[in-house]
Amino acid sequence: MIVKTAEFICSNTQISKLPPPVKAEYAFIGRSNVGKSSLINMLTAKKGLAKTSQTPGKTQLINHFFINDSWYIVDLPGYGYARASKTNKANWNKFIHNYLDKRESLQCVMVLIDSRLEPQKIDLEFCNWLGEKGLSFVLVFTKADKQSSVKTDQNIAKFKKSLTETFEEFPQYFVTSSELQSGRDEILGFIDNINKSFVIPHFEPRD
Ligand SMILES: Nc1nc2c(ncn2[C@@H]2O[C@H](COP(=O)(O)OP(=O)(O)O)[C@@H](O)[C@H]2O)c(=O)[nH]1
Ligand SMILES: [Mg+2]
Repeated sequence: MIVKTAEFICSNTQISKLPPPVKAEYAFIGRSNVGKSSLINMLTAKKGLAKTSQTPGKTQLINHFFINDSWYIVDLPGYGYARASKTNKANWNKFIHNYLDKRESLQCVMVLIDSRLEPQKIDLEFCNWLGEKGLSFVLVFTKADKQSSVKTDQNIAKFKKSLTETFEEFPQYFVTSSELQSGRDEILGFIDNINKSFVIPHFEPRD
């Protein structure tokens, strides 16, 4: 897929104000600082589209970016921000779970995992939650340029081992580096494929 246009549409704090669910939509999510904004900028080839390295854990916004006038990238707030209060974390859970669970046009959740790290409990728990809800997701291992490919593969293997304690099959995954622009064609190709069979879902009109 060639990305011709990528346009910021809106930031929302309320699920009820999201754009109508009539376009295929892909949600990007992961721990704060995992490289989500960098990845979105890399995929769209627009440097400042999603802002990188903002103070994490502050904003709880669902950002919609419209790609090629046909589908959405959705930038979700990062989870696992160490210094967030308990109330903030609980609010995050409610807000994001609500969006993920209810969004009719959501095609796939792109779960970003830092490829430098051993499996993190919070990532595994989030994947398990997605599995319980029957939501389709793929894993995107980020920052692969930061270590050798051997190390990256080892961490992926460990993640696989941990996840297959609860999942029968390991989900599809991508290895990326926003620095080196790697993994871009693979992710865009994956999205393009799903877009081809997208049909507008049934949804309750809002007033
Ligand atoms: N070397 C390297 N650094 C990255 C990569 N992706 C993100 N970063 C850096 O990691 C930090 C957090 O990235 P950001 O995209 O803001 O993460 P977010 O909080 O998940 O949106 C920034 O300093 C980025 O420059 C990558 O693929 N390679
Ligand atoms: Mg960010």
